[in-house]
Amino acid sequence: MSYFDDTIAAISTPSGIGGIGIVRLSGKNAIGIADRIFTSPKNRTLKKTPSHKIIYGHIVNSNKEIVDEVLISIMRAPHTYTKENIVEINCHGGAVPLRRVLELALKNGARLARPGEFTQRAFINGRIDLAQAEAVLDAINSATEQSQKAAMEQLSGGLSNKINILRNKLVELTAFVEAHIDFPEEDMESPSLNDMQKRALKICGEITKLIEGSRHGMILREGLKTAIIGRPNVGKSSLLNALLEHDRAIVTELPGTTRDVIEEYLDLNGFPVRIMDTAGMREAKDVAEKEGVKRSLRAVKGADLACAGKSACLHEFIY
Ligand SMILES: Nc1nc2c(ncn2[C@@H]2O[C@H](COP(=O)(O)OP(=O)(O)OP(=O)(O)O)[C@@H](O)[C@H]2O)c(=O)[nH]1
Ligand SMILES: [Mg+2]
Repeated sequence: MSYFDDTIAAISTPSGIGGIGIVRLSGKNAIGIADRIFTSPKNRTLKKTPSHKIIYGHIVNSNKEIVDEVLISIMRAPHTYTKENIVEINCHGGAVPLRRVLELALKNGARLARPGEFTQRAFINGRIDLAQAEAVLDAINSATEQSQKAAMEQLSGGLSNKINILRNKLVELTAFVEAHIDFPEEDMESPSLNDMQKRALKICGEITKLIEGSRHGMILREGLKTAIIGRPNVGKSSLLNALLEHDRAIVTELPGTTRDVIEEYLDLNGFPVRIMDTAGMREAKDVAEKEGVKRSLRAVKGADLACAGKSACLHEFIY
């Protein structure tokens, strides 16, 4: 069952030029609206097309002029991403055909979807839970293979299952505790208070483990923040350039070359790393260098990992 009365539509593929672009509609009237702007050479209608089938035809305007040649996927509720009727119109992937097809859908009764509204409907209609909704975004934004794998694990219910198991254990425990309070005299077949305390502690331990694991997930999502730090002229910028395999930072033989923190994204065998080159640590010679050293210290404090040379002598600066 859907909680929404209106039908939403949006271009679901990124802007720019590609072979194919998709206009997606979701809602009660998705199929009816699409039928109003669609013709098939064999006079087929979307209404009569079975669910999860693709049909070939054209999108036409009110004068019956062809706007685009398309393939349309029909997916009927409730077995869809949003649990509503979904129509996906595979158009040619340029900005103009997509915009024209979308405009026709809007003119014929659809409302422009807000960002993330398809996923919001999937959540509100009970197709996915909150952890899975977050995972959709993570999967889309994942920058490395490892991040994408973690997002898919969460999307397929890995995290949700763990949370549900813990929740059920807590509900059961609460029931035992309440029974003990309500009927203290009765000889019930429930665990002793001592036993319940042990169970509660075990659940606490499992929750703590889950929270600790979330840090790993955050690193996979955002990258391990790694600062390269050390005295001036020890080769920090050279190391950054070598890791990135291009001349990103200026390298000279003069100590104090780097002033700003330079942050770049690195894919280390599928593991995301946000690597930062910093100004060399020393008693600064001028205002700009002083600011550079200040920024280096800030970068170190905000980093998950500091990559320092033996002679970094950070304690002189940090402590
Ligand atoms: N011999 C040798 N020289 C290196 C090596 N790495 C860097 N250099 C040289 O050391 C000098 C300083 O290198 P940078 O990478 O600019 O050093 P840095 O630590 O970023 O210096 P600052 O930005 O001033 O803090 C340059 O002349 C580099 O060519 C190395 O592994 N061996
Ligand atoms: Mg440098």
